[in-house]
Amino acid sequence: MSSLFPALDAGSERPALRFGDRSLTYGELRSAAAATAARLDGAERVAVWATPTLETAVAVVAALLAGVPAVPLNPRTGGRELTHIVTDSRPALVLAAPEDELPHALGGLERLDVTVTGTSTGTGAVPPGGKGSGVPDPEAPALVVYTSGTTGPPKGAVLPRRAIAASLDALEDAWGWTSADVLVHALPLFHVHGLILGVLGPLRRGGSVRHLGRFTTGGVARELAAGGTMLFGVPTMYHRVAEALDDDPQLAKALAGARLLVSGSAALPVHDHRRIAALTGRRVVERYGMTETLMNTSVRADDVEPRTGSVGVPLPGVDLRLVEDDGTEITVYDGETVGEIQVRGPNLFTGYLNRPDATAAAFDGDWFRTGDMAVRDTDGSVRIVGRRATDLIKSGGFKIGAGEIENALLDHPGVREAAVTGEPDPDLGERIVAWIVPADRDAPPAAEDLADHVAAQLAPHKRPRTVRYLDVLPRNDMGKIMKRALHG
Ligand code: MCA
Ligand code: AMP
Repeated sequence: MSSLFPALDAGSERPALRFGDRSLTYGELRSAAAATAARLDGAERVAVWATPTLETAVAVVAALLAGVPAVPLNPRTGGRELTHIVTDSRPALVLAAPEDELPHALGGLERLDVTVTGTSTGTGAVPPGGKGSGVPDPEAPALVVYTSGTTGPPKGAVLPRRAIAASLDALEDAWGWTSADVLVHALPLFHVHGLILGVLGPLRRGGSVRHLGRFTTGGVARELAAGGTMLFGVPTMYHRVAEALDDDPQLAKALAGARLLVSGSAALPVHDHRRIAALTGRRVVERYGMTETLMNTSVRADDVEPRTGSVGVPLPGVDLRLVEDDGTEITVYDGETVGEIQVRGPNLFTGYLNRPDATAAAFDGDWFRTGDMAVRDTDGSVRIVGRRATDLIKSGGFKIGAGEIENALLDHPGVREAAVTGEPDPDLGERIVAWIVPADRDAPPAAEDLADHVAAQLAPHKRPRTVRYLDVLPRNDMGKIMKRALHG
């Protein structure tokens, strides 16, 4: 397998990364990453304190150059979840920016400061990325990305170098993605979307990325107007763009000038699609992926048909099928028959870290069960209609398991019983709703208290946005909570 980043091997004065007012050329990135890579020698695995900064990008590139798998950590993760992740993945080191303060949960880990000087020696010896072998092994793990299931703590999806290369190259084809592209985004760097697509993607193409640090519609308008060619975002970001467009002609002009607007991580509502198209003349392109599979389908950039509500066709190299509940393959493309999406191809992960049981359960032979329900239109394009598990919530583009929030809520002294559901939300797609039976019905815990508790234990994006109090939870004869009855 050739290098993941040919443009980095060459080094050059072309811009590679820009975060705020700090930037690195390919030559500078090569020097900075090679210097960090040299200090990772022999490590089994490393964690990266994944703030939205230049240091995170350099740390991940360094780990990839050294052939050491990296575990990106959400810097807002609370104690319980962080402890789980580092206990499960056992990193030898945590890479962080010199000024970062690390929490107690990482106290036992050796720390390596990532320094970004912004100078290019031009000679930065780039290790081959094969852990001493000289030849990068395509099957070697590159990243371990934690993702939520319906119950229990998040699982670490082990992503090999092969999957990253295959998925990014398939997107090159679908989007006509080149070294001339300047990607603008504000996604977090501890998930596939922001890190693999949003940072490693431009670097593999030899293009550049401008990260906004945090999402604002003003930042999007500014960077697109100043040379950005592509925008990546989750539907919540496009919703906020759509809301702002009416009063912001600069934003409309900037979007109209972009080559490609891409949405993913959750379904973009048709209403927002239409509002953006009407006010900018541009159609947002949707692609569909998963942490475990990277990218599966996309609307092609050169598609002449409008594809509102569709996630497009399987990417090159990806096999995709729909199956009935009993596993029978659906072979009709009628836009009506709903089945679960299964995929196979070079884009897939190799398994969940330390979880052979969960890995085995996720596959049907060599087909990965996505849990997403869809139909195929007559031309073979895929339209997602829902999810198999109602206990998986997508809020702001983050996948969140109801079970992990319920467990955290049950730890609160004021809570006797808890159930968590997702409710439609115009901004977040779904918002997390906690249904609580208080320990003392005359003194129920405040909603804010419960939100803070979940944010501190797990992560702020997992906090309930609405809390409803009940005397009892509706249960069936088996004692199982009937969540569908809650909204009734
Ligand atoms: C609020 N905050 C709190 C609390 N309440 N902190 C502690 N305790 C609390 N009780 C903080 C937050 O941390 C945050 O800080 C700030 O207040 C605002 O938070 P919030 O209101 O939650 O932000 P939001 O409005 O909900 O954010 C919307 C968003 C976000 C920016 C769109 O949801 C987002 O970044 N989504 C991206 C998700 C994503 O990348 N998914 C990819 C995975 P501060 O503002 O300082 O941070 S899916 C994937 O990878 C697959 C492969 C795919 O297909 O893409
Ligand atoms: P995650 O496990 O966090 O990587 O989230 C993956 C899930 O996000 C998928 O299984 C889908 O349910 C959802 N998803 C990603 N992209 C899209 C999209 N374009 N439309 C609808 N759902 C999507």
